[in-house]
Amino acid sequence: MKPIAAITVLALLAGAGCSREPASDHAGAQGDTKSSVSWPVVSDVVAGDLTISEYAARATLGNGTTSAAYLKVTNAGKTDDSLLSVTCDCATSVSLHTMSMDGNMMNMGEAKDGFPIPAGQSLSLTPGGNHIMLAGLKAPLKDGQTKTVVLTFARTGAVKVDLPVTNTLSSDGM
Ligand SMILES: [Cu+2]
Repeated sequence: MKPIAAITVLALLAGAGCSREPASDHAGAQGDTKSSVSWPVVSDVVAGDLTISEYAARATLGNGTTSAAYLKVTNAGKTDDSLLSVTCDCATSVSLHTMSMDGNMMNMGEAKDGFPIPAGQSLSLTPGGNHIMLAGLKAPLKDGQTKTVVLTFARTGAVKVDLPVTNTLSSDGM
């Protein structure tokens, strides 16, 4: 019953903009279900003091043209860094989005100054939370594909990561 409702909402909003959407769209999470996220197995990418892990892109539903990507960045160095921007040949627009709850609605906003990664700390972009927004996808993202993104960090510079596309990130049992 719940998965069916979620599918309906996703289908209705698949082409919608992303300033304000119900919690069940976009991240596929209800906000309290992070523990059921199933990450593809990936090798850590190390660049300078940064280690990038738990990275993946969400498969689109049907012919949807928006999706999201997630990753974790750990800064083992003694200097702060930040994730400034992301590009992908797969999409016409890639942006860094914040997510916050407003009642039952999830508000998305653009992190214009990027996401800070203080020395000794980690940045986690996960379903239901802050994320990398992929908009204007040139083709639907399909489970099993790999999409290369280039992350630009203020201090470390550009880092290429091959994101596995997966449909296992949904947390609603789909
Ligand atoms: Cu978004």
